[in-house]
Formats: sequence, structure tokens, C-alpha cells
Amino acid sequence: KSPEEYQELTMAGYKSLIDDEENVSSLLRKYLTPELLEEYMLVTTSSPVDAYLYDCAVSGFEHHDSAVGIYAADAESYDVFTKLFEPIIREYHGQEENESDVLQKDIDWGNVDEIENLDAERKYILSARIRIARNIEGLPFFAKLTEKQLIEVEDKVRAATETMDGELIGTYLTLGDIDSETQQEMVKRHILFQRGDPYLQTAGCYRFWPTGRGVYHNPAETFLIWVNEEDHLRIISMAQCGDLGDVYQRLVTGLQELEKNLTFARHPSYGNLSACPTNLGTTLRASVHIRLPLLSKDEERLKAMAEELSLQIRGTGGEHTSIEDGVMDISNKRRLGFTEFELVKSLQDGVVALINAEEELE
Ligand code: ADP
Ligand code: CIR
Repeated sequence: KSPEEYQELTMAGYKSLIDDEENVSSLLRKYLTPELLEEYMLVTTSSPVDAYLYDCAVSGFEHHDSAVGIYAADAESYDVFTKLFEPIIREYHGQEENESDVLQKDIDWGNVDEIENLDAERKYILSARIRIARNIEGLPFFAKLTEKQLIEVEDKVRAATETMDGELIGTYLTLGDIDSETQQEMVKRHILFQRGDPYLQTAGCYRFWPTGRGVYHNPAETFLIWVNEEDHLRIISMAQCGDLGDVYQRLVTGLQELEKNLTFARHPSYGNLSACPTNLGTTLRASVHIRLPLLSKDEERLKAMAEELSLQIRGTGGEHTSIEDGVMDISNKRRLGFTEFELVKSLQDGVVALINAEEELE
């Protein structure tokens, strides 16, 4: 696309947001002023990526129900379009403008032993999971990866998994080699991602599908690496019970092994970089699938408690899915401004509080 075409698309996208004012409440709409539009419309990140503002905002332009509406097309986008990204990041992560410039603390896994089994009697928690996102330094994010770079990411991750040890030893499967029936089974077992998020689709996440996509997993399916989904790597540790401590320990071990062979993109102010601004900082989402039949009947109270405890509630099919049979996905809402340990601990404390509330209703 020529610069003129980019300009036209950007202006049309912006106009569609303004024209649909009553339906649009995204952070993109809130912080993209006419002045910023003018200033950024023809600016790009460095060649050969050449990401425009449009590349970052296209998903929000098209999907008027977006909460955020923007992805970074590469690491540099966060700096080149900083006057747009920074307020969005601050608002989403609840960081005041007068707080220090450095939003994210250094990586700190803390005292792993303080994270525990949250449901030893297996009454409420069906499974626990922690995931972090990583992107390889020097390569663009999903919106701008070339077909060749998708394969480069895959090759690098595959090579980096070869030194895995003990329970982390596993196999890498490239998506093109997994038939669709098996893929569906793997999605149901929560060990594989699927293509189908409309926001990501518009942002360019599924270009050249299934090239370069794949999953590494151990036989127990407790340690996984998703390759070239929303981020180059999603590193995931899981358990079919409430043993968050075990999950946390395994995640840290796995990441540290990968770090011996891969260098991940970090930002001096935002910490670990992810394509979606909601994942910046620690990039960490710790979750449990939990059944709280009594509490979940009182939706208002549940929502209020989640808010108070900085928890997010999702359906168990993943983001943007609905809650079924009183089973939900509870996770830390915040990713940035806290250490890894603080966030896992906050999920632990929050889940304990919810279980206590459920027990009081029994
Ligand atoms: P994210 O990668 O941001 O965590 P999703 O909410 O889309 O994204 O979840 C991705 C997948 O992980 C889905 O299949 C979801 O069901 C699964 N998942 C998330 N949390 C858990 C959990 N605690 N136990 C089992 N599966 C989980
Ligand atoms: C949006 O803007 O709504 C989508 N791009 C998804 C953003 C990430 N998820 C979230 O806020 N929970």
C-alpha cells in the first residue's frame, strides 16, 4: 500500500469511529485525537517493517465494540506512536500519569514456595494455568511478520526447546501437520489455540496460516509453548487441579531454559513486550477454572468482588467466550506495574477469598 492509501484508510477508519460515536467506547477512540491522527498518519517505524498507525489501529477501526482497539505492529510502534499508546497503556493498567516514567518493575519471580495448592480437596478448582507472552528481539510482531519470519520464529523456538530437561521434555508439532480433528480435540483439552478471534483476524494475526504456527508440549500436557499465535511465544504451565504452586514453579523453570537460547524483546518502561498493550509488563495471566455454583448465581456480588480483588472473569473456552454451568475462568486482571510474584500472589489471594465466600453460602 502506498502512503496515500494508508492516509486514506486511516482517515476513513477514524471517521467511522466518530460517526458511530454512541457505540464506540474503545481506548483508541478516547485517545486518538484529530491532532494525533494528523501527526502520526504518515509516520512509520523503521524499514523494512514500516508499520503505520493504521497497521496498529485497524482492528479498532473495524470493530467498534473493541475495548482497547490497538495492537503494536512491532516493538518500535510503542515509541513511534507513544502519545497514543502511553495513555492507553496507563488507563488500561490503572497507572496514574504522575507516577514514575518506568511503569514496569524488573522481573521478580519471588519466593515460589509461597504459591500453593488452592484446593487440595478438589472441590472447586478444575484446573490452573499460568501463561506469559514473549516476542523475540529484532523481529516484528504478528501484524508485520513475513512468511519467512514466521518460519524463522518457529525454527528458533524449536531449536531452543531441544535443551529442555526432566518433565519439560516434549515434542514440537507444527500446525500444518496436525489434522483438523486432532486440532479440535487439542483445543478442547486447552493445549492448542485456534484461529477465530475477529479482533486478531483484522489486525493480521492469521496471515499465511498455518505457516510457522505450532505447539510444543510435554507428554503430561502440563508445559506448553504456543508459537506464532498472538505473540511469538506463549509459554504456558498447567495442571488439572488447583496446584498453582506446582504450575508456577514449572513455568519459571521452562522460561529460564528458553532464555539460555533466545533473547526476548523488553522495553525500558513497559517491561516485556507483547503485541497487545493489555499484556505488557509481566505479560502474565494466572488463571483457574473454578466452579462456584452459589456465588455465581449472584452475578452482581461476583462482579463486585472480582473488581475489588483485581480479578477478571472469562468463560472457560477462552477470551470472549461465555460462562457455562457455573464454571468460569478467574485470572489476574493486571499485568503491568507489579512483579510476576505479586500478580500470581494476588490471584492466589483472590481465589481463596472467592472460595471462602462460596463456603459461607453453603
Ligand atoms: P490467554 O492465552 O490470554 O490466556 P484465553 O483466555 O483465550 O487466552 O485462553 C486460552 C486457552 O487456555 C483456552 O483454551 C482456555 O480455555 C485455556 N485456559 C485458560 N485458563 C485455563 C485454566 N485455568 N485451565 C485450563 N485451561 C485454561
Ligand atoms: C479489544 O480491543 O477489545 C481487543 N483487541 C482485545 C483486547 C484484549 N483483551 C481485553 O481487553 N480483555
